[in-house]
Amino acid sequence: MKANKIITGLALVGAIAFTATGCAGGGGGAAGGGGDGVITVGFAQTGSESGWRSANTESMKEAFSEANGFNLIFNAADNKPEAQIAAVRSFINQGVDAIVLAPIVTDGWDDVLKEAKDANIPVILEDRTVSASEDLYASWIGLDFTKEGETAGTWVAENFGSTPTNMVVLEGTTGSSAATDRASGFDSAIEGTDIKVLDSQTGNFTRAEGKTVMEGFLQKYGSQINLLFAHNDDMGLGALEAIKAAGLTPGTDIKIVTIDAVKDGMTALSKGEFNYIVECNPLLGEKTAEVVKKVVAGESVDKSYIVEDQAFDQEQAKKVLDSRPY
Ligand code: GZL
Repeated sequence: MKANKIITGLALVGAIAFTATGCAGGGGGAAGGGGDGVITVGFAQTGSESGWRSANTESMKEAFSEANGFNLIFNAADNKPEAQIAAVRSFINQGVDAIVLAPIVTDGWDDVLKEAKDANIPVILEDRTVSASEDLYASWIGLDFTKEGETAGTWVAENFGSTPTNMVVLEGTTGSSAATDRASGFDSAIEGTDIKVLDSQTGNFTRAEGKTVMEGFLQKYGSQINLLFAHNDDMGLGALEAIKAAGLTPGTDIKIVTIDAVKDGMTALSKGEFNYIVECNPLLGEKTAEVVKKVVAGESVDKSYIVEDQAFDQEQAKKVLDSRPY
């Protein structure tokens, strides 16, 4: 989606700049939600697969509080797409005023989103995106994953691209827009460099799977590996354990680049175990709640609000670590 203006909004912690695009009609829902003005929202979260997800859930629960005029029905789908679709269908059957969805994967949403539309229940996406038609959701609040991948790839190309460098990749959840778009952004940035991909497998955004897959890479390629690109901090942190267990020094023997910038990742970066992190801000609750209120009230909202990200090297991480909001 092309951005057509930048909105800078002050969030509860720090300033978060938003890029807004397009203009969508209001959700056409009952003004102000239920008769008592309380807005009942069904929130279908992916699960609790990573530190990023925990911070995102906390941000959403804080924003969709009773004090803010909401009755929140929360469901975490344990990273299972079919369970998440069932959760959305359950929200429709409960007759909620609005549904917020953080879709695990991009495809497979057309039918249940059509059911929500037919039930006149607006759906607002947060975090990842879906391939379903844009008229099946009112708005999306998220991040530019392609740009995150490009930023990581550009740093790798600038620092390692001019000498033969063997890289392994820990991919995010297969079929998720975060993994797909980060990979395409990263790959475009390293095109034409001397970076060679030895292997690339999903670690499903979790520490445990990141560790297991990295153990396999080390068994297969050993000291040939010069560089690891992990689609999120948690898989990189799992890989750290495998690298240390193999008697290698992370950040030195194997350089590590990740995406998210959660506290544990920034701690590893400040200690020299990671080399570069691109931020992916999880604090989307306040903006999402603001958009839900407008949609339920029948006001027009933009089709997308994209949070601006930043990136950190080891020196920058040392400076900001103590002030990080998540
Ligand atoms: C990104 C988000 C990804 C994070 C992971 O917005 O969807 O999912 O990068 C999380 O840590 O599991």
